[in-house]
Amino acid sequence: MRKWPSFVVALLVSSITFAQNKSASPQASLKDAYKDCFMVGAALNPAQFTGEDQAEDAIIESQFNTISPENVLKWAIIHPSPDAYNFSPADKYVEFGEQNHMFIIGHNLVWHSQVPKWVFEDDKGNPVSRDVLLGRMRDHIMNVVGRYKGRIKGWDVVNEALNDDGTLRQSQWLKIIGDDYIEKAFRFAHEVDPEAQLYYNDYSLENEAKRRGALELVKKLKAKGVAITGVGLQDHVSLEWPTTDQIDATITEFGKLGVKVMITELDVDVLPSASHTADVSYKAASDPKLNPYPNGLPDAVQQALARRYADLFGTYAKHCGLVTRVTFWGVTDKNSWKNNWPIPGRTNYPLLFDRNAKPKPAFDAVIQLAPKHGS
Ligand code: 9MR
Repeated sequence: MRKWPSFVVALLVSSITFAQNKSASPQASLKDAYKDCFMVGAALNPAQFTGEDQAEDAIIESQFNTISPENVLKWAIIHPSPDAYNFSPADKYVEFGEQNHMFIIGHNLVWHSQVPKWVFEDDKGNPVSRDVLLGRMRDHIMNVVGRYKGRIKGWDVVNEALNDDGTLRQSQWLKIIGDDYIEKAFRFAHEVDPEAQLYYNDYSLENEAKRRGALELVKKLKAKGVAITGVGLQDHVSLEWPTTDQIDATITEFGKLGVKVMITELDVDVLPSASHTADVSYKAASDPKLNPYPNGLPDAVQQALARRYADLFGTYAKHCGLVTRVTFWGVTDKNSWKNNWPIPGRTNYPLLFDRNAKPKPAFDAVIQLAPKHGS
């Protein structure tokens, strides 16, 4: 592991105050600040990659060198019925990334969520056989990965296959195909684009039991010669969970298996009662007490968010080279999924740019913590 003396010093003083008026240079950019360490990116929605949202586009173009699609490559959107592919939004996403010379990520190929029912059923509504489902999975991967071959450079091949206790989630994929569905998905993706990086992506991998399950999964895949490049830690985190020690240990342990680690969906929830999960099916009831900052974030919380982001980037930067990418799940607080999950209609503040597309103290904290080039 490389040593960064200036960064170590910065870590020691990570409890300093990131005052609102002590801004980083207006030219400061995340992608340049961390260029010796890892790529920095964001998940995009159509308003951004079609040019409708110019304020956000200015941020994306100046700050990021990699992009992920928040939704347009999910099965339900790109392949809504057996013979119909809806490639147009994904085509625009990929074109936007190419125009801006970005490392383009595909998210995702095989997931339990956002998959239409027809995928798992025959025309009478009965479950299909293992062979039929494997055939559908293969066709989907051939068509989607094949269309963007050489352009989308890294794929979340399998997303969220594990339960919190580290066992395999009882998804339709598992029930119908069996536990080799994960291996098959990677093999199909590798067959169609042997140059593409292929990832397993999940949330809460910092928790011991789930992490053990993921480590076992990666070990098994590697033992079978499956081309897995990396593991995505989603990192939908809160101000307290997980600890930086948990994150540090998780990155180290995956690194020991010879896979790269990416932080793929980073955001920090500052609201109360957020669950330590990113399971899209989890929902909680609306309650004004659980939406305490509808008109702005109090300074103390703003400072806590800045410190948390500094601690997170300090931990990621300890693993320069092993961690190859850090991607935020969104660009500004305005459009973050965290405003509507797990409770709809709250005002959350999870990202580095505020609702007016202005950098927050957390942005300055992350820039100030970056390893100095050449040190
Ligand atoms: O941010 C995404 C949101 O807009 C979608 O409604 C939701 C369901 O498709 O998915 C969200 O993104 C999820 C990602 O694809 C996988 N990890 C958890 C993310 C947040 O739920």
